[in-house]
Amino acid sequence: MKIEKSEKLFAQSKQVIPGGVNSPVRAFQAVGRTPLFIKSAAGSHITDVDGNTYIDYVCSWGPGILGHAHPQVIEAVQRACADGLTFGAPTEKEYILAEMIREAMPSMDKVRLVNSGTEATMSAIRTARGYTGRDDIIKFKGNYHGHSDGLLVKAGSAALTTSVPDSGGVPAAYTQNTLVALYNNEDSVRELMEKYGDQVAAIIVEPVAANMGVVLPKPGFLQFLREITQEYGSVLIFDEVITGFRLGFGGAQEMFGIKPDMTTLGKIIGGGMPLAAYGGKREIMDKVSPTGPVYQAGTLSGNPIATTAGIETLKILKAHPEYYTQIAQSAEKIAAAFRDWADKKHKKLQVNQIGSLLCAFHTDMPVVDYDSATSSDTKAYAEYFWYMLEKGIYTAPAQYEAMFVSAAHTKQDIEETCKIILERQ
Ligand code: KE4
Repeated sequence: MKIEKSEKLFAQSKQVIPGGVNSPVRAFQAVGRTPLFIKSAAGSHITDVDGNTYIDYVCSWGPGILGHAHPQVIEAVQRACADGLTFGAPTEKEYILAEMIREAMPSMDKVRLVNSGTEATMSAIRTARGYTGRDDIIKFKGNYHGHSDGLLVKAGSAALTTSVPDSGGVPAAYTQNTLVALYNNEDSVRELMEKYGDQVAAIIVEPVAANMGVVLPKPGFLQFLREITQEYGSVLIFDEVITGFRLGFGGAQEMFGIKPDMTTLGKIIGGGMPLAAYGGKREIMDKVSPTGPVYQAGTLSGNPIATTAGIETLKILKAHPEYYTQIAQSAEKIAAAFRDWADKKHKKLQVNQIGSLLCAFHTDMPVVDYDSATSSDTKAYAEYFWYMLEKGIYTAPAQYEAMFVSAAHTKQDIEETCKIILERQ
């Protein structure tokens, strides 16, 4: 396919933007060629500046659960813009969105809206520290919670593929209170808690890991985290920036029946606009300024345009519970096509899928944690990525990301995708 305009724009952008992108994973470094510059998207399709159109399974890394440019969302946003873009003052829409989130996730007595998942997790941790008076946190190797200093330790996502698992520019002092456990490894958590438990403010976890590819929690793992945090008086934070409203309207906490003390959200709740949130138990959230001593603020937090997009998106999801069945079934079909292909061609491929999230790992061992995930052959992944792109399928340009299915992916899209997977030599 012709990508001259993307190539030209990439060369120009690299002169004025680090790596030519505003988020590292977009640079296609992990797949080794020029990134596509996107011109527009609608429904399940995305079109680049050279006019090539693809079936999109990145879905902007999660927000696009309804597909791109959903007419009801666009119309509401256009209407809202006419009333002004931002006031720096409270609005009814922030209250409406907070109530919608609380109704979907009753563990969240109170909710604070922010502008990104990074802000949400950073603020949730600060609040947990303020609430407990403790300094240490536990995160999991390969879990990614955004780029705040204290969390850029053995992070996932592009931090895995840009060979900076621990970022430059972060003073050791900023991560000395960040303890790292192994996902799905209860002993690694127990060991840390026995040693540091009375200093651990919080354990933060992706209830379904989706930043080392997709790795499901082993049966009982989340319940174990719930119990051990209760035992030591630490806050359990579910980072549901990806899983929230993705695995179901109530997210992973509803799917797995675990009630965290705090939750972070993003992506879907903004409907494609910059909006995220953190929240949890009343006694914890009342520590947040201006009611408590934990300071957190934001000029554009809860702004009327982002909240409009979020409210409309959640309204549509709430009115269409059948979408969750549909997108899970679509993902199951794609997962089955990957497995059939690998069996027929005797290829090393492990496919993890839950709801509308899936990942094809180019390895022959079951992927249940960081080590098995990172046993993947990222060169083979890059070859897969380019095969799919040449055939008109836009998937994550890196092995350690998720594939996202939206309600806009039609039966034909899914059949076309499966056909392309199966016919690969
Ligand atoms: P943002 O700051 O990018 O809005 O959210 C950070 C974040 C927090 N928690 C989880 C579980 C996340 O997955 C993310 C961000 N996800 C990545 C995709 N792996 C965003 C894509 C990117 O970095 O460009």
